[in-house]
Amino acid sequence: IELKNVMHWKTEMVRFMMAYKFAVEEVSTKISILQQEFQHIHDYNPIEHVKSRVKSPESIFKKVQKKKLPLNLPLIQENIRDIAGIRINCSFVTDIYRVADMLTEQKDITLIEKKDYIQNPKPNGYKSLHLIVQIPIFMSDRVENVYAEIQIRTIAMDFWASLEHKIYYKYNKSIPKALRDDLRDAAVSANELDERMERIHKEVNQLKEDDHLNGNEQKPV
Ligand code: 0O2
Repeated sequence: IELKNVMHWKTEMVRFMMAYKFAVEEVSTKISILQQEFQHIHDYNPIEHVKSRVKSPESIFKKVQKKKLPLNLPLIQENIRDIAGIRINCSFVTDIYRVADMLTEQKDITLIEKKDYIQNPKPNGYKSLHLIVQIPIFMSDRVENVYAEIQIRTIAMDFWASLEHKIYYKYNKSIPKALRDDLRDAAVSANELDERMERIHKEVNQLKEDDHLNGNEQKPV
């Protein structure tokens, strides 16, 4: 293999990974703007935490093998759409849809696919709203439309998913039935907690609104 070919391949690889880093940065900035502006206008923040990552080359390679793709960068770009990943944790289920709308209504974000595992949970109990979006990244000599996956879930859904993810890998992807049943029960409990918290949240806001009408000003929860 010629050195110049190796150097060219390395430059392309770094450029390939950079585009995803920029996509994560763009989406993260958008989320940060929403958080700050929403807080300012409504005196309330629907977003609790945001985590982001760019898939490692090793994980990309594993997915390439799983999907039986050839090692070709444009094909990988088109078929592996979660290399740039952003996870948003909200306090309440209604906030999930509110945040999803605020993001997808932005002109430069193209919604490619929406997977609503909240309306349609996975058989194991997994719940989350997944958005596959495309965002333009303006570089020195071109614009690249980069895919990113935005996962939006409540804190309770995230708690469940993190534990399930650990167990899934601990048992090398085949969880024993008793544990699977336990996890499904835990998912039901997480869902009940979400519903309960949202009910309390609404009640408190109603009380605040009544206070407001009576001229007794207090912050929303
Ligand atoms: P990681 O390590 O989190 O990145 P795809 O394989 O993405 O082309 P798929 O499987 O239809 O297609 O995508 P889906 O259903 O949108 O799931 C993608 C991601 O959602 C996963 O990424 C997980 O992060 C999360 N996820 C989906 N199902 C589950 C689940 O049952 N439990 C948990 N804990 N997380 C889930 P990766 O690449 O699998 O893993």
